[in-house]
Amino acid sequence: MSRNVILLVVVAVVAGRVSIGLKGPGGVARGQTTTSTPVIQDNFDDNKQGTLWTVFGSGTSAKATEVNKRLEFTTTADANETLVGYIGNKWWIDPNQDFQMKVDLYFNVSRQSTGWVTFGLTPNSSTPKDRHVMFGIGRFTSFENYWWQLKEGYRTRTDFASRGWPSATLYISYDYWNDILYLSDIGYGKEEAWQILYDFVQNNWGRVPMYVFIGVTTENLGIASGSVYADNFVIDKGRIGSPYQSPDSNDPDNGGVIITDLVTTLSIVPSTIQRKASGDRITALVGLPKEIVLADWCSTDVPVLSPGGISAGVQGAFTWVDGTVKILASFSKTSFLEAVTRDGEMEVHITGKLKDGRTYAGDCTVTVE
Ligand SMILES: [Ca+2]
Ligand SMILES: [Ca+2]
Repeated sequence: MSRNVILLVVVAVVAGRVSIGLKGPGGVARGQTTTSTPVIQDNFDDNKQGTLWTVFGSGTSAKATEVNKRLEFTTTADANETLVGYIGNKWWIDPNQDFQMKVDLYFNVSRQSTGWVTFGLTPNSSTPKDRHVMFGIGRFTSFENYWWQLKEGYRTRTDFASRGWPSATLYISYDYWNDILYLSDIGYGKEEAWQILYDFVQNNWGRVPMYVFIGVTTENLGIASGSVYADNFVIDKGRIGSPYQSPDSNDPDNGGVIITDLVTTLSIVPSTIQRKASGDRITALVGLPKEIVLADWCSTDVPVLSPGGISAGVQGAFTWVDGTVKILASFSKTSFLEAVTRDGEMEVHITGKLKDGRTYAGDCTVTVE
């Protein structure tokens, strides 16, 4: 990447704005509509969170709110090193295929402190702050910049480049065959890339579900409504995974992702899965919602555990003392560990069907060591 800011003046077709991008002109948020059929898209025009996203990291000091037909971020000046935003609600990108995604970002805060609006991927949907790759725009003290960061525990890689305009369309794309991730403000792939991350999956999380998030992070930078936002999120290419997804559904309100009929509780025994421990059984305890009775349970439908898409070896159901129905299912530990090549905390999911065809799904966190 050239560190010299190339002073080319470009009049953007729609916005009539001037921009200086990472590789010369570009990066104007165009509010574009796409011509091809995207995998998932959200223009946030309905001003409602809906079921496509869930909020992570939100508190009193930092907020992600869908208003004014975009996803706005606000923070108080005492918010420090928080990461708050929208994250895929029970769906993820499968890194066993190429993917391409983009978003329009806007960051216009003149105070001389540090913060960014960003989007990226995490293997841990409950705490993206600890493990992620993200790419955004913002400022570092008095410098306005583009910024990216890869964080895996205590290991962090990061870089900046100067920014000349408050809005940018940013692109993240992945080449499955070569295991390379590209970050750009112009387009997808190698030719347009600002950052190229070789051996991306191999060096980081393995081929586990990667959750998409759009968020804000600040270091004592107060952000008022309207000065930092995201809009026009699109996954142009990729395979979406979700045990909650109905494959034949195409609900435009949810970007094609449909949440399951019934959300269950899930606990896995043991919750720490040791590779070296003897025994080849993982047991899942699924708690069905109150309105379900034992007669609803389908003894011939086999629950499936992910990652790995492993079918249960044995399952049974019973009515617990509080009157709720629980399903007990056991899975092969060997099959699970074959699918999970990296140790650490991760989310596991279970899905199945009741007699009447309604789907159920639940998730929880386990540790693999
Ligand atoms: Ca919008
Ligand atoms: Ca919405």
